[in-house]
Amino acid sequence: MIIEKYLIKGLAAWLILSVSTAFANNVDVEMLNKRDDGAKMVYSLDIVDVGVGGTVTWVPTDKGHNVEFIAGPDTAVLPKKSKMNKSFSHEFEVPGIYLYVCTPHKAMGMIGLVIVGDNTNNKDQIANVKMPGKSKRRLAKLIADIN
Ligand SMILES: [Cu+2]
Repeated sequence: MIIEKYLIKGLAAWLILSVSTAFANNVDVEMLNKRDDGAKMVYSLDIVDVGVGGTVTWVPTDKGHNVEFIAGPDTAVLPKKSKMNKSFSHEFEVPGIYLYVCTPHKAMGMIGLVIVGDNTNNKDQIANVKMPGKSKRRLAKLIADIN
């Protein structure tokens, strides 16, 4: 059916547009209860690209959130879990993809990726991380957006 075709195309476009990304060497990510696109319990950017040595700062714009890294190119270089409601910065020295969650909202899809040095060699490793609840589909969507 033609209508179905358009619906699928429209949905695909929405999915692509609704993934927020940024590239810079110093990036701020807000921790939000609601984003402009309507997403709830969410980071302001889903995917952040930084160069090697780039710093990402998570800002507690809304309360009740944090940042907990669960996977990366090397578990030895994962940042420590951040405190709730506190600003948190980390300088990324090792290239690759890093996956993090908000501890209380990880089952609600509150996750994000940091890509360092334009290096996506560990994409399959990240894609295979077992995620709870809504984060399973959310991660698949973010991984698909990396290509
Ligand atoms: Cu949260």
